Amino acid sequence: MRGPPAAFAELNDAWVEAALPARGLKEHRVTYFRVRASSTEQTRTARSWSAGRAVAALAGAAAFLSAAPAFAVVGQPEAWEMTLQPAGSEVMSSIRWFGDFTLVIITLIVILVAGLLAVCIVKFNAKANPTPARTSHNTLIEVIWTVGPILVLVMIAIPSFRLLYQELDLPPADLTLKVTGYQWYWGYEYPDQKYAGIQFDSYMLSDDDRKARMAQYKLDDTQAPRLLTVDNEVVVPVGKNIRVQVTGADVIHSFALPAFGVKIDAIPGRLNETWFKAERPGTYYGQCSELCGTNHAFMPIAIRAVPEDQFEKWAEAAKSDIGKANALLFAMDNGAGATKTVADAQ
Ligand SMILES: [Cu+2]
Repeated sequence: MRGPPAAFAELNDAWVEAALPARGLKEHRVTYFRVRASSTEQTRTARSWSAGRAVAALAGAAAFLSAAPAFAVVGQPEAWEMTLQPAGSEVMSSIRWFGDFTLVIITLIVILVAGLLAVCIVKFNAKANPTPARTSHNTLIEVIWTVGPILVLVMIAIPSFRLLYQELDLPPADLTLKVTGYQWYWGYEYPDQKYAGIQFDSYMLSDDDRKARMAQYKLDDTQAPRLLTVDNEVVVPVGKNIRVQVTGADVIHSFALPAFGVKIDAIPGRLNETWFKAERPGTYYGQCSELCGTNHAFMPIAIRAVPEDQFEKWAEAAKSDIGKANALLFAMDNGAGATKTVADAQ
């Protein structure tokens, strides 16, 4: 039973073996990106692939009826997810609402057009209707099919502009975070005077390092997701407005975090700005979303939202030693970052 996920993992392995040393990367970097799935993991994925396909249609219908599963891990992707990730910020709640709203409109339009088409096929085919009418104008119908679409577009435009405004109009910031995209990792700085000195790079954890962390802090797969867990997470206070300034150091990257509804290009020589407010504690994961070279897929983003007092303790320690700060945070938080809660912020 061989499905695409297993095949992909093999391809991935082959690529890691062949491509990285050929590109002259140092051995320790090579191990950094050695991201093998264990064979049991591969079998499990392969099995759920074919079983999953069978229920995919059913799940699609279910997703149609209820926008989100009853229980969801917030801030990271799940297997066979059919809709957007559950919201972790107000902006994402609005994005999800807008997506559902336009889905309703487009569904009604599809039903209407398909219905009209069916009527034409049944009632007006050459057999059922041998002598066609010669009508070429009908003012009422023409007005309806002009005004109707205009009204639909206005109905979509108003909430769409409101959403754009919400995304682009930065509220007064409680904390500023500067993000720099590198080939292939992220660099973070906290430029506020109060947090001067906090500056670190963030690399994806290799499978071995990830397993070690899971063992050390007794974490499960959702608390240290494969290909998303990093060595140094961004730590922010929960419920505060975070201004994010994004730039690139070499090529264009894109800072994207689905649960916050954030996706903004990291362009060399330019400072882009966006914002988010984490609504509840947890670790939220994202990825670079602009093809930026061979390891584009292996530069994840991890943002841990913690209560303010924990954040202040972390920040104080992070000014001098980021490793120590992380150990402190993990001790306070038991390393359990993932929020396993009902996704109630839809
Ligand atoms: Cu990138």
